[in-house]
Amino acid sequence: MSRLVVISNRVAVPKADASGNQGGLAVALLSALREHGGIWFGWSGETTEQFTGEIHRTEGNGVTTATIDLEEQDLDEYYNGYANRTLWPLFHYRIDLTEFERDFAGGYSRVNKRFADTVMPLIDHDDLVWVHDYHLIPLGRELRDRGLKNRLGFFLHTPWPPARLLTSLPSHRKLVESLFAYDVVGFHTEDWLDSFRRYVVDILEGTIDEDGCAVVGDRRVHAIVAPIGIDTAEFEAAARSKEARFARDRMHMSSTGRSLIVGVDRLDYSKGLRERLLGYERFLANNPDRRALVYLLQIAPPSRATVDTYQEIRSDLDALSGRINGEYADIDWVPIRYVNQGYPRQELAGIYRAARIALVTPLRDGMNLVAKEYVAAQDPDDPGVLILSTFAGAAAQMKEAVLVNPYSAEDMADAIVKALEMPLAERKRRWESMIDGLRREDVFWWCRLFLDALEGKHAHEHA
Ligand code: GDG
Repeated sequence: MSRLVVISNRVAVPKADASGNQGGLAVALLSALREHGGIWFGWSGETTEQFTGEIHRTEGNGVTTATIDLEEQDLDEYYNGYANRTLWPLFHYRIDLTEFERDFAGGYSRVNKRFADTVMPLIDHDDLVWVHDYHLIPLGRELRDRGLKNRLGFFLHTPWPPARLLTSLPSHRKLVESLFAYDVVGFHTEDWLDSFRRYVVDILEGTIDEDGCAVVGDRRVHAIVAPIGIDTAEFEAAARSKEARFARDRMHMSSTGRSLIVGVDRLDYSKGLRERLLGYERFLANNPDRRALVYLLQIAPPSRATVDTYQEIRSDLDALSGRINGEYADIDWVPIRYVNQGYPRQELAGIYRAARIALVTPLRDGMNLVAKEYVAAQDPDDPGVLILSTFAGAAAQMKEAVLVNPYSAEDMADAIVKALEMPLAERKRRWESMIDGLRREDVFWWCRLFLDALEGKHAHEHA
């Protein structure tokens, strides 16, 4: 079996005891690394005055990690710049928030070269190389330029935007052409794959052959759909753990019989938090008799706090949640508990299980794992209802959720009423269908699907 080299912006450190405390992606990639042997390479999260390319290695639990420090300027231009101020908003259809700075593009290119220079000597000739996400799109090209001949794959965790949006990026052609350095490129959904193919046909004047490969001149890349899953069995167990029961009891005790509606999201404009609060406000306004029977717990740990738009969204949500609470709260009830901190995974599982409804309403999301975790955490005898945005990648698989348009406050208000009134038999029927899918197509299935394609085994490909 070939060794695996995983390359991503950040690296998950393997922990002996607590696989349950890591995100699903980390668990899956660490288990694939254990199975294949190999290395996980990325940025250490630290900065240094002058870039040296010195590699920090850790070995443990069957996995080797290798990380490098970057310069402060790299952080500004590559990570906070091109990755999070240019590509992230553009890929989430937010051209209004997209910043086009030449320095950012320069920093992005420089860091991708630095990654290539430092990881290249770590790669053996028959390793499988798997690059992750929008931070590192040109890395494959850089590695090929340095003579890499290995099987090389790329997976995008965000949406792929329509060509009309992508062409607003000054160097869009170069960016997309660099994807042809990979053997396999993976997306979460058919929609994102279609947008990529449309770009290839309309802008690059390429074709799509009968194997689904995008072809431009003599270059070809196998473009596939591989929807990421969660570690379903682990999360189902987490929701039955002592910590989860404790969190669930804590929620019940503090709610005196009211139904909990939960939202859990990184504080990010793509997650539709503002629109969600407005939808919930509309529900409160339209349903005076139901108001005091529910409350919304919105957990929103801050992310990318050094980027201005993230500071703005934080103060916007502070003001909005304060206004709604001021308007509707009573002496013994506040409609929104808005919390800017994270919780351990098992507690989170208990909170999901306590919730009668989850509101997962991103304006645009590559997949969205919270939707899947919520379903996995439910009590099979009395499952809650998932309200899910049609614009989350997860909606393509989770058709039994109550699907909503997150831009419509009325639609969201109606969905909350529908979820509150949904009879047990219907809740169970919808939940059973979704949990079956989550058990079948979990994160290990996803990893296998991608690696099979990368190894040239096309038999198990997602339709
Ligand atoms: C990107 C794509 C795609 C959140 N709060 C807490 C906490 N979380 C965990 C959740 C979940 C993860 O963070 C968030 O995953 P998402 O999928 O919702 O979103 P992104 O971070 O934007 O991820 C996305 C994903 O990559 C994978 O491909 O699905 O579309 O944008 O696991 O549980 N975890 C803990 N405490 C918290 O308070 N422990």
